[in-house]
Amino acid sequence: MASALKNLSEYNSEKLIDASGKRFGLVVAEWNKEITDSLCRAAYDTLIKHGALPQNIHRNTVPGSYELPLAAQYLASSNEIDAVICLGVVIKGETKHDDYINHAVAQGLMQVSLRFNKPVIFGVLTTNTLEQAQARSGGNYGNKGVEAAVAAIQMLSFIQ
Ligand code: RBF
Repeated sequence: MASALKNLSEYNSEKLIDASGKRFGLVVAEWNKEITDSLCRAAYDTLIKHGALPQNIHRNTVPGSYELPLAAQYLASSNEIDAVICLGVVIKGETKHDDYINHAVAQGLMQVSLRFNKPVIFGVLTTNTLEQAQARSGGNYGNKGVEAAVAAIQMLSFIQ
């Protein structure tokens, strides 16, 4: 398992540009809220750590991960936003809902990113269990919110 080898909070901070001039949209799904709150905190703190100004980080919520692409599209279409970070947690259940949601979100976010030529980050945990999600939102495998924020800064550096 790839993620078993990777701590999502570990990265080389020397390689990141200063994000002080950049404007970020954060979109957070409310399903599994305890976990998405933790992803959001970690993403926010990471952006701040790398220079982003609080007034340049725009936090928004959506009901569930399925709604992330539309919210991302609104934000990405704005001249006031340089990168969008989408955070959610989809946990496998008795039905195939997770498959449908995950594919739709991944495709949707990619489309928005390519349409607006901006980083739109897939910060969605797609796990089999709640425990796996906890391990990746501040547990043994770090926090995907950190990874998502770092990915956004890296892509802004590429574009710059
Ligand atoms: N949204 C999530 O973000 N994570 C989930 O694990 C999740 N599970 C769902 C399971 C079912 C059976 C359904 C119907 C919806 C689920 N949703 C989940 C909500 C979904 O992303 C969306 O908000 C709603 O379907 C409304 O469009």
